[in-house]
Order: sequence, then C-alpha cells, then structure tokens
Amino acid sequence: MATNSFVMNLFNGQAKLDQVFPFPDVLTEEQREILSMVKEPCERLYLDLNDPLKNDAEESINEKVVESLKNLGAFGIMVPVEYGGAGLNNTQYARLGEIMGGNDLGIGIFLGAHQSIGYKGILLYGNNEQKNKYLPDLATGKRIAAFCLTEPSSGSDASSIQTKAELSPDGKHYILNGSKLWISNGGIADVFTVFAQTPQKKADGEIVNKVSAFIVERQFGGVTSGPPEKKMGIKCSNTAEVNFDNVKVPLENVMGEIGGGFKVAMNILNSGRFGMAAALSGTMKRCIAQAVEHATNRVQFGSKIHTFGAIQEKIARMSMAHYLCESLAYMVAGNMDKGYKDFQLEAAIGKIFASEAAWFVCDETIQVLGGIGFMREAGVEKVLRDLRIFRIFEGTNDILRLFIALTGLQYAGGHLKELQRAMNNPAANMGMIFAEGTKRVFRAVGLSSGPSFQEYVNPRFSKEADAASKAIQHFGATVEHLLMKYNKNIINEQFLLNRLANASIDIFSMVTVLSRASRSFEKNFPSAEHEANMVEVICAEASERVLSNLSSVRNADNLKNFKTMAKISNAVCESSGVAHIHPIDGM
Ligand code: MYA
Repeated sequence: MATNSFVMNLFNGQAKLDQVFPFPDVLTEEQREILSMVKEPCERLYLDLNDPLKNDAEESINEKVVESLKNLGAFGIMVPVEYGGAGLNNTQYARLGEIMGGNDLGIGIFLGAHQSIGYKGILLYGNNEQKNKYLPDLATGKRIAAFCLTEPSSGSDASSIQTKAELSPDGKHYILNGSKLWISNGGIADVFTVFAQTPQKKADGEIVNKVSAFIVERQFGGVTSGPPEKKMGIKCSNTAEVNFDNVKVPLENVMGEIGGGFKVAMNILNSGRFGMAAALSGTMKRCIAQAVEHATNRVQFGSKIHTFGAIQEKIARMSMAHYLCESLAYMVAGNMDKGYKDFQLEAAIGKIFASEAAWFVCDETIQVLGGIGFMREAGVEKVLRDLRIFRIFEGTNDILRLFIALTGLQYAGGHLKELQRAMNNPAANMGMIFAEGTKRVFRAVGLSSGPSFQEYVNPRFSKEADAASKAIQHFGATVEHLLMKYNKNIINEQFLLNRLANASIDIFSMVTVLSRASRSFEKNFPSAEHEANMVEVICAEASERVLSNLSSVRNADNLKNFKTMAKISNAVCESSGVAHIHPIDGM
C-alpha cells in the first residue's frame, strides 16, 4: 500500500518528499493571532502562579493553578469550539505544550494524560453522541480523563492485556473486569478510555479474544483506584492503579468498532507523541537558558567559563539537540494539521529523539552549573528526575525503535514481493521493472548518488543534501540486503533492527533540519546563518553515524560481536548478576 511517509519510503531507498519539503507552515494569520493571544497569559500563569519545586515537594498541584488552567481553556486545547473547547490545531497545541514543558513537566503529564491520550480517543473515534455527552465537561476540566492500557503483565506487549469485557446475559452491557497499572490521572479521573479483551466468534465458530476500546465512567460503579504511586519524578501528577470490578459499561460506550481496539490504542498514542517532543523542546530551551546564564557569568581561571572550548562544545551540542527536537516536533505537528494520516514512524522518532535529547541537555546543564546544578534550589535536578520517565512511557524507546524498523521492513518486504510478482509478468510491468533494474545496476557499478533533493534545499546545503541522498541510498540497499539474507527471521535480529532504526532516525533528522533551515533562508530569518552552522554539524555527524550503523549490520566482526553480547548477557542472567569473579577473590 503506497504511503506518503518519508521514513516508510526510506526503507525502499526512496525519498518521498511530500511530508518534508517545504517545512510545514500551517498557521493562518488568524491562527497565529489566536495563539499569541493565549501564549502570553499561559506564560504568565506558569511564571506568576506555579511553583514547580513546591509541587514536587508536596506531590500535588496548587488548586489555584488548576483553576486558572481551567479558566484559560488548557483542558480542552484541541476540542472543537462546538464542544466547548479552544478548537486549536496540533501546531498551536505544540506551542502551548512547549511553554508548559519549560515550566513544570508534572503539570504537563496531568494535562497531557487528560487530553493527549485520556480523551483523545473520543475526539478521534467517538460518534456524535459520545462527543456530545463527554467532550464539553472534559474540555473545561469539569471532568478529568485517563488512558487505561498498561496492566501488571502487559507493558510493551500491549495486545496481551488480560482485562476482559463480556456481553451481559441480557445483551445490554459489557461487564468489565481487570486491573490497570501506573495510570496517569488514575486516582482522580472521572472518565477512562479502557482497553479490554472481548470474545469474538469467527466464521468457523471458534471464539477468539480481540481488544476493544470503551469509555468508562467512575460513576458506573465498580471502579476503584489505588493510592498515588511514589515516583522518582513528575511527582505532582497522579499515578495510580485502576481496578474494574464487574463494571457495567453500556453498549453505546464502545469506542470505534468492537474488536478494533488495538488500532484505536495505537492511533491515540501515535497522535499524542508529537506533544511530548514539543513539551520537551520547551524543557530543553529552559535548561539551555539556565546553563548559558551561568556560563556567561561564572569566572574560573580568570575567564568566563563560556570562553573555554569544553563548555562551548556543550552549549553548541545542547543548542543543536534543541534545534533538531523543535524541528521534529513541528514537522510532525504540521503534517498532522495538513491532514496526513501516515505519520506514525515520524511521531515515534520525535518521541525517541526528544526524550533522549532532553535528558542529555538537562544532564549537561547540571554539568555546566557544576555543584550548583546538583542542589535542589537550582531546579534542574527536579527536571532531570521528571525527564527520566519520558524514555519509558508512551512506548519505551526500545520498543519504538523496533516498531520503526519492523514496520519499515514490512513495507519494504511488500515492495520486494510486488517486484517479484511483476517479474512473473514482465510485459505488463515494464515501467516498474525498468526503474528497479536501473536503480540496482547503477548501485552495483557505484554510479548512483541516491535520490536528489538539491532543488529543495538552499544552495548553501548542497554538501549536506548530497550526504543525505547517499545515506538514503545506502539505507535502501542495506534493507534489501537484510531482507534477502534473513527473510522473515529478521524480526528476531534485534541487534540489527536497533541499528537500522538509529540510521532511520538520523536520516529523517538530517532531512528535517535541511528543510527547516532552507525555509529560514527563504524567509530571511535573522538566525538563518546560525541555523546553517548547526545544520552543517548535525548533518556531518548524523551521516557518519548512519554509515557506521549501516556498515555494522553487514560487517562480520560486528555480527560476531552481537552474538558474543548475547552470550555475555546469557551468562550474566544465569549468574543472577555479574558472572565474572571479583579481582581479589578466586586467587
Ligand atoms: S500509555 C502506555 C503506552 N504503551 C505503549 O505505548 C505500548 C507499546 N507497545 C506497542 O506500541 C505495541 O504493542 C507494539 C506492537 C508496537 C509493540 N500505529 O503484530 P503487531 C498495527 C499503527 O506488530 P504487537 C503511557 O505510557 C500493526 O501494523 N498501527 O503488534 C501513558 C498491525 O496491523 P495489521 C500499529 O506485536 C503515559 C497490528 O497493529 C502500531 O502486538 C502518560 C498488530 O501489530 C502503531 N503504532 O505490538 C503520558 N503498532 O494487523 C502522558 C502496531 O493491520 C502524555 N500497529 O498489520 C504526555 C504528553 C506530554 C505532552 C503534552 C503537551 C501538552
């Protein structure tokens, strides 16, 4: 099935540019005006009213802050105006998420769990009755929502959930039973999006369980929550177990189609991931400002420390990480606003990159601040604690890397099969066969330079565009090699899949910043030259990593090392901890 996704097409060695050039520019004048009208009070609210360290210490959010957020419309940012929301789009939501991420990630999780995932299913899949019934109270914050997928025995393996919903004997309700774990807003929510197995009869009469999605109200009865979890960070947000004990859920509260709940869950998560990249871009911006404030004032060895190369490299890397994260967030949000539906790989890349880059930036901020950064009053140790969970929830970065690689490989595998089919009837498929044949012949004799997008980038980036083209071609050839060599068994080669995912992240990153910086030149942005400097370094380093990752999945020594690492891990697991003898023992 054809797709517009840049990353998906990468797996065929093709550069599909619809979603990457030009950099999305989706806001109308009116939307910009509305945004600037809400941005200012939003910033003031956080700066004047909220005290992140107090929230962290007290593990709660000041009621006045919650009330002010409600008055500002922060609980229904993307809910259409006719349902009582602010009616903003993904790009506007991202911009407001940034402000929040720069102030208090704990509040971000409270608001994000509510609208990014808690009631997002009603927005995406709800019918008119469900929207009319639930959205107005959710949009104003009168009722709070939560997303219930994770269970004690089902984290990354989301389709293995045990919670069950069975039709009642009178056929009027589903009876819901099960337990959900670590649910953000789980102890305070009134409305839950719950995923449960429902028995389905197949054509041959066999009964199979399929996941369905339900809107469940606490007031249905039988819904209880555990105590708030004690966490490392995002402490002011509520996280709790939610139990469903013979809860009677009316038939009209099925969300989407019965049995179609797994896709509902995945698409809710896909559609929320850009928000994390936006919020963390705000966090990084705030950290960088704090690091720079210190570096430009602190004198050691007779000089301001920002004049030392060791600190300059940190500040430059922090800024490049932020530029890339911000670019990914708005690339994905903009494409969603343009109506593209196939953004799941790009959104996963944004989430992975943002959560790792924000950790890096915050950690380096503490390093630049030195001892001061380690002290609670500086406020950054709280940010570091808050950030740790972002590499784990909404899909761990490890599982998302596998998701990217496997989804892309499945797409490329389909393409190869199509080609094989075409070869069976060459006369009818000359165009396709010729194009593929030429690609391979050129590649084999080293003539092909990969797809060109020189015409889309500013001439300043000719070298970087060339490096990206080569990386794409190399990527496509590597995918083909892996599919030929491992066939379906590639799904078991996680050492390789990880490296493939990393290469795809780097290539998408290169193209994203090339697109953004080219637009900055086109619009004569005063920061265009500065952006160009960052893009040069980002692309140079990314293309080196791509080369290294792609070579490593073919290189015999690397492949041997992967096998050896599996052996090392087995030995450690068999020893219930490190397997090597202590140097002062065993003599
Ligand atoms: S909520 C809990 C988060 N949990 C997860 O994310 C679970 C992670 N696991 C998975 O995603 C899946 O189980 C994986 C697949 C990926 C492992 N989009 O056989 P399959 C399709 C579209 O591969 P499995 C939390 O943390 C696939 O193509 N489709 O499935 C809250 C296939 O389709 P078909 C997808 O091996 C934190 C079918 O599904 C996707 O079982 C609070 C089966 O696929 C996808 N992604 O598992 C956060 N994946 O059958 C607060 C699979 O047609 C918010 N499929 O071929 C914070 C926000 C802060 C910012 C706020 C700003 C204001």
